Amino acid sequence: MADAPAIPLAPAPWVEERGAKIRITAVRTFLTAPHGCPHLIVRVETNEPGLYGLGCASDPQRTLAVRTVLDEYVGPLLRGRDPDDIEDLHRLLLNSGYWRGGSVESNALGGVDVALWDLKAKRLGAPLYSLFGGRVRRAAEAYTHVDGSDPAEIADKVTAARERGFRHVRVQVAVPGSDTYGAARDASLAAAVRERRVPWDSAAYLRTVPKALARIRELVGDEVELLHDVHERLDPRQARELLRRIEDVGLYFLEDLLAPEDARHFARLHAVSPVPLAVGELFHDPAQFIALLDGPDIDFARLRIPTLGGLTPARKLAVLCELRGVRLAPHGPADVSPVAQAATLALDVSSHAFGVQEAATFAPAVAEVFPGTIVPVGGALEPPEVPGHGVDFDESAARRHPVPEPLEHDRWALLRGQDGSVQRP
Ligand code: GCO
Ligand code: MG
Repeated sequence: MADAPAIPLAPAPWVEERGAKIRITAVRTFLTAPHGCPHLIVRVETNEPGLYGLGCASDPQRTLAVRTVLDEYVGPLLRGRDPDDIEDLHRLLLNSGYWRGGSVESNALGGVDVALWDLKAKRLGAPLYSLFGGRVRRAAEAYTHVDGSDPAEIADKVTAARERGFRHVRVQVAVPGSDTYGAARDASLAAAVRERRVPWDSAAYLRTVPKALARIRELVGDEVELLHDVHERLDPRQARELLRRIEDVGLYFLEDLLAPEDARHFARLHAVSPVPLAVGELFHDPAQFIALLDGPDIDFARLRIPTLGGLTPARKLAVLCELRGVRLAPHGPADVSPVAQAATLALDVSSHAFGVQEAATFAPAVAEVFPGTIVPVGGALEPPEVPGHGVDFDESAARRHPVPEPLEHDRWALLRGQDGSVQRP
């Protein structure tokens, strides 16, 4: 439906006076899964031959809903408009939904917003980061993921990551007899965990992970930064206990110690523990960060560019973080496409608030679908000196990687705790 007839435009008064002839002719959406998880790519096309912008609206849990918002609402609203006034268009799109916000709407807006920034930079013949004030660093320090069940095995993987140049490594530890985020013990349990036949066991997590992290630190030494993702699976009491037990591990940050619904507890936890806290990948509105920045009650903002609504809101959040002394640690596993990763890097290298960037290890097929995919070199990600964000999209290659059935990816809904109640994922 990307070519649906445009609705009356009622453009901003200055647009006609400006006399510019460029117009958005289509907003096209594409589904592809070269890494296995669904990516939703947005291409904003214009009446200037060969001039288009690319964005990413990937929400692996609600892919088709986001595509519908783009195809049925956002696309027809943008057709015929001048792409230049990104702030104006972002606010117009946000208000057009009236009951604005939510992750589906934000991912849709995030997709077109990044595409409009890419388009503007291409028209100016400038790298995207130069529109944000230029570089303050050459590249974004990155962290990679390792996991396992035995601390010695995990320590070896940390060492291997260091040999690949990473100075920051996220470690996830499989918990015996429990579903575990980011790690599975072995093939049989991995299958059981994938089918969510194994409940989550907070007590087992608290018995296992602090000791494992301490042992990993002993084995790898102090010269590598270790991170860990709790993935919102503890309640505030358990979170307090975890902080007490891992205080001496010297983590670079502990991620998603609490679910967004318990965010009011961060102030007290942050006050009583030296463990740096990172949160935010689940936030779809910058306002969700605001309360946490007032304290500040966190040390790192884990913003996810598509889910936050794009670079327009993300840039504002980055300035707030800079002024509050909170670092950026943008979300970037494989369910964030190389297009969104490149857009995020434009912010990373141009913001003084930047701390560390999550780096996906993409399957080889990803680079075919996304020419220009940026890969870590020496443990860092460096955006290219080319117009725009630098990543393109190959439609025919994309068609070779159809997306999985809607509920196949990340079956978070099937996770339950020891007592059988639904567990936050
Ligand atoms: C991370 C995240 C992811 C999420 C995934 C959900 O820190 O990278 O927790 O692994 O689980 O993005 O779709
Ligand atoms: Mg996470």
